[in-house]
Amino acid sequence: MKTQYEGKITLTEYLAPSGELLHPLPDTAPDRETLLRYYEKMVLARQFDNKAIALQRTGQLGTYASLAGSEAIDVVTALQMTQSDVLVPYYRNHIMQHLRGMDLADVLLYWGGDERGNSAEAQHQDLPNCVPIATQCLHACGVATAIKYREEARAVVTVLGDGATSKGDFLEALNVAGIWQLPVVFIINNNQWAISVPRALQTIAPTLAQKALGAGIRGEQVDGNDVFAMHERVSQALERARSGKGPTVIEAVSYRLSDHTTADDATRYRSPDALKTGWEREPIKRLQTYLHQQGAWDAEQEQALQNTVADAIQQAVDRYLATPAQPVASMFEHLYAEMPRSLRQQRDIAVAREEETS
Ligand SMILES: Cc1ncc(C[n+]2csc(CCOP(=O)(O)OP(=O)(O)O)c2C)c(N)n1
Ligand SMILES: [Mg+2]
Repeated sequence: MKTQYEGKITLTEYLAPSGELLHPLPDTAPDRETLLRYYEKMVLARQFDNKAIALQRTGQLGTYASLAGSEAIDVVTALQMTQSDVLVPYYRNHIMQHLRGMDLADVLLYWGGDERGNSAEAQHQDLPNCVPIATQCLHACGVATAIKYREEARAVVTVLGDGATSKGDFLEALNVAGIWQLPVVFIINNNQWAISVPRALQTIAPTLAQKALGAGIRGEQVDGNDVFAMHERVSQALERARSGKGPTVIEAVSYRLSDHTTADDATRYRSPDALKTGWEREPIKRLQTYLHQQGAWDAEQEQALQNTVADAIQQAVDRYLATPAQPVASMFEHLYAEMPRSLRQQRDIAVAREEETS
């Protein structure tokens, strides 16, 4: 018997949860300025997240999907992308959208139930938020096909959850990305949960990254709480995509520090111990400890940053809250060239109610 194929999945990690380096950094490691930028934006992500949850709890925002735990994945990936690359996001990538140009007020507008936030001009060629699980992977392949056809040196990045890797859409996307050698980078945000379904019940495969191997494409694991590991692996995957070397799957191993969304209560299915371990491994504290040990960060700088970020977020919140609501009839627009009679009736009833209550 001959061995026809043997697969291997590597895990890249540099920074331990304690903030110590596990092994020496490569020459390509981010410099101090880049690290501080990562840190600043991760703090922004965390504060934004807390604010959005507070807005939802006080009736000023709709259901919101927290990004807590994925700050390193999202910030490093977004800051490694160039403006001409394309982001095909899912519903936790608020800070990626912002780092690529979207006003946080528009992000809030969308989560406040106003579709205008989802069509912000500052999104440029990035795709809008995608809620149907894993479908964004196929959209990403569509965009990547256009880029390849035009022979442009651009990468497409799409992000999906661990649960999404069980969907046919993901597997179909991998297959076409492989056979057409598309310039796409799939980032799996493995936060260990798909609502209440734990990673262990999702698949018997020891890694999610190995699903790439079946499609003949490169797959690897990265510590998703480690900015050094994310920086190295994402920049290589982007470069491969831009230079015509094909797709990559990066399984960024992390932990969901929040409920699934504000409509969920994870205390009903998750042990406090598991969450505690998640917090011990979280990405922001880890980088802060490292920077502090390097003499690159102190308590005064921390306070100044927290204040600046809080002001910026409050200004975005003010802009969001000051945005006049759309008339109720707007939710019936853009659906049909010619609206069916039943919808026209519903619209007329809604408009009449709006007039009664205003
Ligand atoms: C096609 C489809 N089926 C079901 C849902 C309901 N749903 C919303 S989030 C979710 C779990 C997704 O888990 P995962 O892919 O791990 O992403 P995470 O939310 O953990 O980031 C499900 C099943 C959906 N949005 N779309
Ligand atoms: Mg998940």
